[in-house]
Amino acid sequence: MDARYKSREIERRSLDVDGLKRSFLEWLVYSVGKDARAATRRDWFHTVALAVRDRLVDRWMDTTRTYYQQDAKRVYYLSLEFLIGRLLTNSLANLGITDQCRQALDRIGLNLDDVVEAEPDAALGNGGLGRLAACFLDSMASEALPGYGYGIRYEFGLFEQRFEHGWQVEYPEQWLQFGNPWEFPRPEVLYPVQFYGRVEEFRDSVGERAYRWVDAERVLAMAYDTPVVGYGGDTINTLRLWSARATRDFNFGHFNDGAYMKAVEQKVLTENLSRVLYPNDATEGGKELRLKQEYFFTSASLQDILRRYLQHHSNFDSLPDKAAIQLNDTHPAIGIAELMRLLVDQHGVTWDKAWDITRATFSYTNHTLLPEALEAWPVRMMERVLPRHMQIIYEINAKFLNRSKARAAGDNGRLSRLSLIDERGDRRVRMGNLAFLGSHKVNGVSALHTELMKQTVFADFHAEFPERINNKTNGITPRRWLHQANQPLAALITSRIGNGWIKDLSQISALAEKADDLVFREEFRRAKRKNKKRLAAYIARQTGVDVQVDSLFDVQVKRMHEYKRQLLNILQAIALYNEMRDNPTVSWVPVTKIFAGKAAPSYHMAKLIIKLINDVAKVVNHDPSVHDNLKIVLLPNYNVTAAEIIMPAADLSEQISTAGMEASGTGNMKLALNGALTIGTLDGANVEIREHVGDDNIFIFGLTAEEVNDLRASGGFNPRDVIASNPSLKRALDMISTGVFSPDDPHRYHPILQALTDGGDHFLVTADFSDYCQAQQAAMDLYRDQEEWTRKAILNTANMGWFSSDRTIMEYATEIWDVHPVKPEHPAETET
Ligand code: CJB
Repeated sequence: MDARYKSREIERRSLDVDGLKRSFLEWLVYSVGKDARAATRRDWFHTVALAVRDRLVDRWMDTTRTYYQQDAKRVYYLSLEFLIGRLLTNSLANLGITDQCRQALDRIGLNLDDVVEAEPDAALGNGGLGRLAACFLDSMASEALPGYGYGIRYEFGLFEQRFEHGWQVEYPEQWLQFGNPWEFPRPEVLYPVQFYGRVEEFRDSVGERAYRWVDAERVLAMAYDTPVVGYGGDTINTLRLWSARATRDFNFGHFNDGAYMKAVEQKVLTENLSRVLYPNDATEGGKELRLKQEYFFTSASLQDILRRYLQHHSNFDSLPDKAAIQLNDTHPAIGIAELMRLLVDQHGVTWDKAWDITRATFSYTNHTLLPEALEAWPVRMMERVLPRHMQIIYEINAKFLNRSKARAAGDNGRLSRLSLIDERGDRRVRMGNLAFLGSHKVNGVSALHTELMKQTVFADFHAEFPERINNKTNGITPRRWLHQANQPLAALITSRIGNGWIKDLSQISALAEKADDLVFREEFRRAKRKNKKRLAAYIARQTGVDVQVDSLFDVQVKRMHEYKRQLLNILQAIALYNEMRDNPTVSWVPVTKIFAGKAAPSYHMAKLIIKLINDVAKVVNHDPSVHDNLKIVLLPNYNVTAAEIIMPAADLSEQISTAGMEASGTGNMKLALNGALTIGTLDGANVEIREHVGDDNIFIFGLTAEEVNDLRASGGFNPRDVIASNPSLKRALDMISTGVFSPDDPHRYHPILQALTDGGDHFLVTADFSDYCQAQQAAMDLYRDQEEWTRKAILNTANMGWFSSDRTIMEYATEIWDVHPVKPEHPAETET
């Protein structure tokens, strides 16, 4: 081998400062095509990312090869969303070369923190569900589990949110605009995916009735692979995202007709399929493009999974022993009909056998009980877009209902509730029922949510299959959410208990005994203060508002949704504002209310609440009579990168959803792990957080899920009475209704006031208001006693070990997937 080439090969693996520096300089010139004088910050980001990528490719190949050689059982996580955020800090930290990289850049006269800032945030998801998928990827790789993520390579991630005159305005999020150094395009990994057409019946070679899908339109799915680095860099898994490509033969037909423009237009239309992520949460049901996206990535993923399986096997009998497919919500649930189609129509497997294989292979996670979020596709659309799948769904349904008939005797509603088809109104396919029926395990994402699944949406299915529903309480990766995002606290923890917690978060419990150590408390506070200073600077840059670093940072960051009750929070802020104005001589605990979150573009009420928060902020922040004791900020464009700055800086974590409505929450875990005290309802994972951190170290308020249920059922709740009996609530609402915060348009908030009164206050904002204010008061009182507050904050951090996504993922691995860790063999490194 050419000596120079060989030395470059070695260089590419070198993890020391000199080797990194030489790589950077070489990459800048030969791959980015700039010299150091002309290079921009973005050029340096690409340079560093490419050089770091070099250092993981060998291990990535080794990991994939080991899985292949051992024919290991793999788990496939199918998700329409992966909210991964930036990858540079993550890759450096997981490879353990952050310091070396920083020094290498220093020697070139650059700062790693600046370089990091040039990376766009990969926002291929809406919120919790997509971020959970990203945490799971990190945990699978860190636990050496053979796990693949499958999804869509959206060209535009979730929209960028800006505020114009206080209103949310959406802009396209062009994360790929300057290229993506982490991905490897695989133009040879290409699968056809069909839509429309019709089904033809025929007799197969042994005279049996069979079906084929003909006259369909064809799109190609092309793979892009991103390496997923586990902690320590030993296991490097793959996230495979699909991009739509027009087929060539399709275009040539048009060229022959001379209709060049038509061909090009058709190509553009076809490729629109993977163009943009749907902002969910709104009533977007029935959008054909969304159904096509779901089928597109699911079909391509299943074809890829079967191809991999067939490298070692000649029939499908052991598919469930070699592949576990996890459906992240119902978005990929069409995969159940698709696997049936692939097995029966394309590979000649008998129906019954194919059904056994399908059920043993799939499992399904439910993430919400909100009826409007449960997918149900119009039968007529499904018949048109996926005619063969519709037939298969009918067949699955007929066989199932036939079997269930006996058990349903005497209960007429039962069969219609179990049916895969909702026959009320325009007929719809219930994707939740399909996912349930086609899976061997179905899980909820917190203990309470799983119980409610059994009692509500899946009550009939639970009676039919009592073993199927199980709980897997969500978790978060401690690598991104503590080790990387909160370096001051991470360093402090490591200085006391070593760094084992990064890989095994249960070790963090050793901090509990330090809660009474005054020196440790002081250092804990110092770390928090450093993070608060960083956030304060970020707030000033983003909003122009100066906040007091020593004020209580009260944080509510999450999607804007009525059930999450940002409205309750801003109403309490108004009440507090009034109290402060009424009592100017009292020494108030200074409070900074920090909000961030996007609203779905078509969700008018959520957007109106955004405007309200901004309007209230404007009045409060400019009112000298509160002496800077209260500031309100709504940070624009909440995303993973912003969360990494906010989570470490919070004192108080707002988890105030109407009980029974938040499936789990994961921001609650990130905040508590970073030492924030929770103020929350007994909803989602808050219930379990309370169990772990202890009743004394959390502020719980409000109606329980059961009480909410009873209250709604009895119809005995009159919000007007509640408002009339609570002067501070009444005053806050009166101020809104008389235009104190919207003098330019006094009626602006009429829809909100209407929903709280005549609308019946579905989310029970008024019902929980008084209890919430008391809990807020308790938090403010406690904050005066910094020693006591810090003690509780430390106990929060110390008791959050169980909420690591490593724990969650190992539960999935052992209780659902039967997938085991596989240690990659690294031959290149053992060679001399
Ligand atoms: N969730 O983010 C979404 N999108 C949905 O469409 C449905 C649910 C959230 O999933 C998270 C992860 O399980 C949960 O923590 C959260 O409560 C839920 O709203």
